[in-house]
Amino acid sequence: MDSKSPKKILTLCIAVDDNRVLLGMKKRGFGVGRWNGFGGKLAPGETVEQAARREMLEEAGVTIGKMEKLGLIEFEWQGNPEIHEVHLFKVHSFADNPIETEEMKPQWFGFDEIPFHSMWADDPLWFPLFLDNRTFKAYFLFAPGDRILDYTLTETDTF
Ligand code: 6U4
Repeated sequence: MDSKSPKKILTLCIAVDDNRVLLGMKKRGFGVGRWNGFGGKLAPGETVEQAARREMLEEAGVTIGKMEKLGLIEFEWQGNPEIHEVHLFKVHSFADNPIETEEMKPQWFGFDEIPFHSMWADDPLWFPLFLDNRTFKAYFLFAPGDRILDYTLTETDTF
């Protein structure tokens, strides 16, 4: 990893409710056709938390109440200098029922029926930590075609 790599900061919010997680089928853009959390790039002047709340409202019609940051994940794609720094939040409380939007089709999944075969390849590696409320930092290097070439995943107390 080059310390001068351009970095894009993004948010990723996954709501939990009893033994279920809320995912969305991405209908357009980056990651289309996969189940994912809700989130996106920071708008100018926004904090990470503000962006997380805005994206969840825009993409699922959900107003976040309590949330906590559980992960900081860096993604790199082979041959591309850009790094995506994704801030992962667990959403514990929210108002409104999720609704389908132009970008996402929301659906609840039981902890034992998470559709990993239709998710980003890194998700199965960190999801157990996420479900267990453990905080972690991770780095994934992808080859074209969504294959993980290299990764690190470490539990941490600080971000
Ligand atoms: P626009 O097109 O401006 O609305 P925006 O919603 O700002 O885009 P988008 O849709 O590109 O951003 O966000 C991508 C989302 O996918 C973010 O929530 C982060 C998440 N994400 C990106 N790479 C991921 C990966 N490898 N694994 C994962 N989530 C990833 O689990």
